[in-house]
Amino acid sequence: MPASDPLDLYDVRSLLSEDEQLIRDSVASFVDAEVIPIIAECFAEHRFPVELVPRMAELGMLGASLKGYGCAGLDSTSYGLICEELERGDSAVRSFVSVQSSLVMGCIDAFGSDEQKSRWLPAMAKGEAIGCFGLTEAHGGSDPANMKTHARRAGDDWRINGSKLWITNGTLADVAVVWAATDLGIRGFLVERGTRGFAARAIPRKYSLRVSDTAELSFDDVRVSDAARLPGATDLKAALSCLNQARFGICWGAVGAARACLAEALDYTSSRSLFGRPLAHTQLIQSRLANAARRLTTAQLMAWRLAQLKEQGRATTALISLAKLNNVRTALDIARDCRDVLGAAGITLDHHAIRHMLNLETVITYEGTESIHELIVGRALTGAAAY
Ligand code: TGC
Ligand code: FAD
Repeated sequence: MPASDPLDLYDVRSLLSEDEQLIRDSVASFVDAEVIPIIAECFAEHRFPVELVPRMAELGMLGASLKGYGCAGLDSTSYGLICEELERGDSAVRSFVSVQSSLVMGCIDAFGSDEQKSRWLPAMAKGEAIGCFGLTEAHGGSDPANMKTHARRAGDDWRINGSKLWITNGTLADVAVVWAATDLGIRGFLVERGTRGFAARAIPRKYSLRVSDTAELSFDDVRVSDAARLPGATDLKAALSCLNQARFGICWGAVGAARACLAEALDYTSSRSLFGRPLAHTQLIQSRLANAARRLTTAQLMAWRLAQLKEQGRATTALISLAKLNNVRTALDIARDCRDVLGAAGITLDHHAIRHMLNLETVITYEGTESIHELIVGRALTGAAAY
């Protein structure tokens, strides 16, 4: 102790293949050179840096797990590493990629028609088209089965009415995956920007995930043809299954945010002197740093093992929930503690901890709240659904 990398004490890097290490390093370089220098300003300005999208596409990050359509066809660990490095920069940058790749491209790939796939997937992989995923509604995101947005047949077409809230990439999106109740059950539709009756409005005054574009979508008698319906999506399970890949990415992403905070705290406490010695040489600070390292190491190993299980087809919804629950809670606790270790300096955007801490308040809420993941794990343990 310490191992060569104090942020990777159990040497998870050595568990990675050469290709995985290369992917990690290239995303890390992108984050260091192009994300971190601008991210505090973007956070202050409440602005998503769209100028990064072509670079993310060029580096193969959009739809990275998919095969064909210009996508890289990477394994689960590689996708996780992309998420980890992006979230080391900012949760919103990882979120952009999660939604584009897992929730929209993944959904079209799994449930779309051949025409829908060839129309959207190559353009989305190149970053020429952006997507959003509209599941949550204002009256309760945890219970999407109770959705009020509906689609009714109108001859050969469908008429969609209702609204969706808290939708990432909402105002940027060229296409929205929209989940709606029909007489036959819940179905998914692709609604294009500019379709009459469809509007996206940015949600202002967020103090978390400020770099992300979060919107309300409204559908006022929006008419789409049956060709806009996702033919393979025949119930809510289709929508929920898309969440698994996004939640998996968050399990890794949270590790990146935690690493950024611990790195900063190690640096700060070694250079700040109080009572005649560096803060890092005091017992209480060391106890806090050690606890952060303990929690980070647990989260790293959990993410890595989850990827192995996923590759073997054994990553069930409950196992993904267990890791999302653990890793986001871990990252949030580390970010809060690191913010405090920085004292007053920790409350400004000159340091990373407060931005990560605020962002993680969203990450612990979206893609299933902490309580919902506890309840999913609880059901797996007991056989009784308590939500
Ligand atoms: P339940 O009986 O549990 O489920 C009904 C059927 O669906 C199956 N199922 C799943 N299948 C695949 N993947 C999943 N994750 C699944 N979750 C459930 C389940 O096995 C069952 O199948 P069957 O064959 O037995 O009928 O009842 P429910 O439908 O009421 O589900 C309950 C609950 C709480 C688990 C579910 O509603 C839930 O997960 N709620 C949380 C909602 C949520 O996470 N929303 C996320 C919106 S998207 C977002 O936040 C994007 S953030 C941006 C970013 O990702 O960066
Ligand atoms: P609610 O469901 O109202 O929950 C409120 C509280 O009640 C929570 O603490 C919850 O844990 C608790 N609770 C709920 N049910 C139970 C129960 N049975 N027992 C005990 N406690 C319970 N959604 C999308 O569809 N697409 C997106 O792209 C997207 N992006 C998002 C971006 C941001 C920045 C945010 C903040 C949210 C986003 N969401 C998105 C929505 C997100 O998925 C929901 O916020 C989340 O599912 C929780 O729903 P809710 O906010 O309505 O909270």
